[in-house]
Amino acid sequence: TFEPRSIIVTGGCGFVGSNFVRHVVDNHPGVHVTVLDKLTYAGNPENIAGLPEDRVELVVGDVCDEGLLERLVPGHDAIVHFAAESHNDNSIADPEPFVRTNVVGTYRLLEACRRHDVRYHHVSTDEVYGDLALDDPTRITEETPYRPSSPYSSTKASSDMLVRAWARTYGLRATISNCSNNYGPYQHVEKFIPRQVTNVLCGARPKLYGDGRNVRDWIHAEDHSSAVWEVLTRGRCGETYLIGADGERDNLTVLRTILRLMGRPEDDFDWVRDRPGHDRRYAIDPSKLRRELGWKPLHTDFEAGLEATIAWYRDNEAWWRPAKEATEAACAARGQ
Ligand code: NAD
Ligand code: TDX
Repeated sequence: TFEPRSIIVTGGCGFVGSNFVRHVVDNHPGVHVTVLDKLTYAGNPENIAGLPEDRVELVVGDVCDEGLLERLVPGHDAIVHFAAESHNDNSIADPEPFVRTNVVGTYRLLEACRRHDVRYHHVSTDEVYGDLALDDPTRITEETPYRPSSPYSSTKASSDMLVRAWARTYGLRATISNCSNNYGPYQHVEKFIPRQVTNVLCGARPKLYGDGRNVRDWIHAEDHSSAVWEVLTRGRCGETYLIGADGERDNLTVLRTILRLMGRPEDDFDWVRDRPGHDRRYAIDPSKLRRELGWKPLHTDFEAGLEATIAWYRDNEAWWRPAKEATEAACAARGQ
């Protein structure tokens, strides 16, 4: 077992990263967290507000900044790398920041870890494996070949490849996890579930892309966090672990559940233009993680998790309201 005392969490002011920081503070009392975050449109310091100052420090900066990494990295036991440009639709409109942050940023972190012999964990996505047909009986495993579809997923795939090469060639102590679609509190309103929930809260109609039959494999962000901690501390270096919680559902079903839970008729939404290159289905086989590390999800009732998430957005309008108008304007500009 690897027992880090001091870790850097990149992207710790984003959705999944901030859930991970809270998870570490709540469950691993001896660990100090340095959050490195550029505070892009997706990063919000409120996501980690109220955590004890002697446990969590925020450093505002860019993972591409080599000089900053050279000052920051020494003295830390591990880097857990969440920072990324994360939204597929943005990557289609303007891929450049995705190449920079996701590919070059990962390269800079790997080099800093190599120079200072720091353990590295790389947070990635199931989207690197591309999509499955709706009727495909198989699921994605660690052996599935990479076949990314979007600018976003291709930059995540590129960064995963760099990690594998640094582990093999330089012997860097590195692991990779590829997780399915997360939901939960603090998710940006550009993403599917928060967008639809906040649309209903605003009195606007939800927007469903294409035919609505695309399948995503949903997992609560807290379960993603506990899995990343297990891989960081007990995973084998050089290995990849898939993270998923058997949560396959199509978008139409998720949307109808949201509408029902919010007291709206199940057909009270608009069909909008499909996403170009839209992946059909993701489905994760998480048996390696369960078998080797004994990990289990806690949030196994999706509808209960969704209900709690809806309640969070209802109670935290001040958190999401400032981003809502600009997000909807960007969607409207592309007919979505
Ligand atoms: P997010 O967009 O909510 O947060 C990204 C964070 O990274 C923000 O705080 C942002 O300010 C920061 N950031 C962006 N560019 C940066 C840079 N150059 N330097 C420093 N910080 C920078 O994203 P998320 O949904 O929380 O995803 C986090 C990670 O988890 C990503 O690597 C993503 O690929 C991965 N992931 C997410 C999901 C999901 O469903 N959300 C699923 C699987 C994997
Ligand atoms: O308004 C919408 N209507 C809609 O039908 C939006 C925003 C999305 N969708 C569809 C597209 C997808 O099939 O819902 C599904 C989920 O969309 P997103 O929330 O944009 O997520 P996705 O593209 O699946 O990617 C997410 O999961 C994997 C994260 O954004 C990635 O960072 C992560 O790697």
